[in-house]
Amino acid sequence: MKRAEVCASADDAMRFAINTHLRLITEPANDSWRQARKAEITSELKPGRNEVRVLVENAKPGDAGLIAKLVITMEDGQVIRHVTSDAWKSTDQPGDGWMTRSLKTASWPAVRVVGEFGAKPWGQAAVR
Ligand SMILES: [Ca+2]
Repeated sequence: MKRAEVCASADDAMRFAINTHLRLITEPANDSWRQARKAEITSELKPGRNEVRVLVENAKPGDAGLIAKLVITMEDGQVIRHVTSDAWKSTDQPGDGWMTRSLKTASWPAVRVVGEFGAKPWGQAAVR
């Protein structure tokens, strides 16, 4: 692998971890979801299975969501993209150690997909 990065935005705030490394943090103030965040995760990825865990907080009643894209460029130039989809699972009981403890996700429901990037009510967040 040559390079890997993540780009993500959460309504209203997130803690985004790759293999127990916290790589993106946003706070709920001032509609921070309007600015998607980007981070390099090359050194956090490993061959084989990798774990992406995101703690998302909806700071007030209303819309909530997460959108993310992982882009992995291999040494031969091949590009692999993973985006948030109904293949992702969720729980409303993250509990202590959500980032590091062993999780049994088999019974967790799939996330609900609201739409493609740009869907209402968010529109297209700018990348920072
Ligand atoms: Ca919200």
